[in-house]
Amino acid sequence: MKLYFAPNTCSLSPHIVLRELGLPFELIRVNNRTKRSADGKDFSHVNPKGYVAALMLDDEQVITEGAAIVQYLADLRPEAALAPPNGSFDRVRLQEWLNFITSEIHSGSSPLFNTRLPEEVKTLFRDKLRRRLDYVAQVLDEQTFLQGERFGVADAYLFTVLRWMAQFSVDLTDWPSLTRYMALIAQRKSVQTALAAETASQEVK
Ligand SMILES: N[C@@H](CCC(=O)N[C@@H](CS)C(=O)NCC(=O)O)C(=O)O
Repeated sequence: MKLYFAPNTCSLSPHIVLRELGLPFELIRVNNRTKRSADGKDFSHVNPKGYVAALMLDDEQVITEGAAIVQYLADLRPEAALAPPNGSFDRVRLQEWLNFITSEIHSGSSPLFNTRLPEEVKTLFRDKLRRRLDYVAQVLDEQTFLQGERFGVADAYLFTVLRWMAQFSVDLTDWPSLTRYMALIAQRKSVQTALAAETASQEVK
């Protein structure tokens, strides 16, 4: 398998999951500006939507959309229990979290990366994001991870998007449970190895 990624983006989530599961994979960096990838490809041919993450399977089928990729990966090693079994009600709860993270937090953050957006517009998006974080923090006041006491794929995704918050002046220390959650996940070997590998990867022109 090949994971097409760009450092500090949402592709960190499937990257963490691959390392949690101990699956063999090749990490291929993408230049999101030029759309060239480290294996010499035009990345737009790998993912015509033009964005990371993309997971290329050994038969060259490509899976895109982080929420789909992490579930596919977790199902390859069900014994690791990074996702509840397909068809279970807990799996529906997982999908509920993944959809919330992708639509409310990940997409909700996108306008804040936009340098051309006026500050007053950004304030509206920031306030909405803060309301979403209020909800997540409330849940994490009561439990260690999003689905209870066990780390799972939704946590890999939430950790990934919450790492961006400082860049848009959303200070996670305003929510003690989010601060605790981030510190706990940052200690995982999978996270540290993934971050180190991304930092060490060669930039693609
Ligand atoms: N809906 C996609 C969004 C992926 C996405 O936003 N990727 C960003 C990085 S976090 C990207 O590669 N953007 C570059 C671009 O759109 O050109 C998902 O959830 O996987």
